[in-house]
Amino acid sequence: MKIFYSEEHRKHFPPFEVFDGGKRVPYYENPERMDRILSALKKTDWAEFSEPKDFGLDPILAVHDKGYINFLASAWREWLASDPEVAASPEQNAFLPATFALRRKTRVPNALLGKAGYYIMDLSACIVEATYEASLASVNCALSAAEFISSSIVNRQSSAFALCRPPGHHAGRDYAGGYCFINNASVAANWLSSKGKAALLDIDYHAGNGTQDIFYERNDVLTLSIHGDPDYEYPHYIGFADETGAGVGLGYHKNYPLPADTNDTDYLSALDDAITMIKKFAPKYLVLSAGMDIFDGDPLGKFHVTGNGIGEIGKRIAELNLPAAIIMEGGYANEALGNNMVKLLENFK
Ligand code: SP5
Ligand code: ZN
Repeated sequence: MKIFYSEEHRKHFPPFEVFDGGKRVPYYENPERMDRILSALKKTDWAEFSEPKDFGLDPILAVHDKGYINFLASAWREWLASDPEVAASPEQNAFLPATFALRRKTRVPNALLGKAGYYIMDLSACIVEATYEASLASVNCALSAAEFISSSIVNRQSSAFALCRPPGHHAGRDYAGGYCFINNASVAANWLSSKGKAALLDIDYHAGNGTQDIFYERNDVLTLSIHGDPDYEYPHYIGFADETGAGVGLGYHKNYPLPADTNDTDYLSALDDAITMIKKFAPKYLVLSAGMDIFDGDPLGKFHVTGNGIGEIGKRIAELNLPAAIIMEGGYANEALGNNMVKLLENFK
């Protein structure tokens, strides 16, 4: 299986995030996650690594707001220039807003901190010097996987894995959140949709709010997300069962909010329903937002999906027999992350 990976992600490593209740904790979405997956993949005999190709900004701007992308590109430099204390020790700092544009229907402010509150959803999307560069390399991995599967008549295999870091599914058209800046899976699905209908299935433990927002009023990309019920879990305000799309997109989004303590059996029955929906939609391509935080014991999750459960999830999705671009999202139980990813992917090789 083709695996698209870039070392650029290492440069995005904020020294902290602000966690529940305002505590500063070490950044959960850390580079070690990639090391664990890489070393597990290198032990298999089917992983073929490639550098991503540079697709430029056009496919990103087809999904994201230009003002938002410009903000990401320059925020750190402007922050550094505005604060001598930060400039004296940049590696101990991360850029975050302290005010938020709550239920905004307002103009984009001029001030850097005003923009940050406007474009950032929470205190885990910390910006450091190379956040933008790492995000570009990450989305280029997703686009490279999309390109590969769309030329799979030429290529022998029909699936590819994008080892994306930072992840993407919490980022919307004009906002960052939940460790995500550019919505890798959405950019890939949108890129594929010009070649044929795409279904985007999100199995990360957290509701894919960014993806939901981006495709909510479209009927050419079916979006489905299986996750911890937002009634108790992040992102709290979106991902409920009654959100099913709007306008021509009505009926083309589905959420599966599941209770805390969901086990393999309960998870798989939600997955079976999602698979039935995908079959009915009859897409040409599948994009899979693959977060491994559904795993039992993930520090950010409350499900009890086992390693074997993850293998079975992969098997059932692979049986759809669609060209699949598999996009890395979350997963924070680092010791188990490599093994879990291999269990998922080996069904697609
Ligand atoms: C890509 C992705 O998985 N992003 C997730 C971002 C979640 N950030 C908020 C986490 C709040 C978790 N609270 C858990 C408390 C466990 N002690
Ligand atoms: Zn997650």
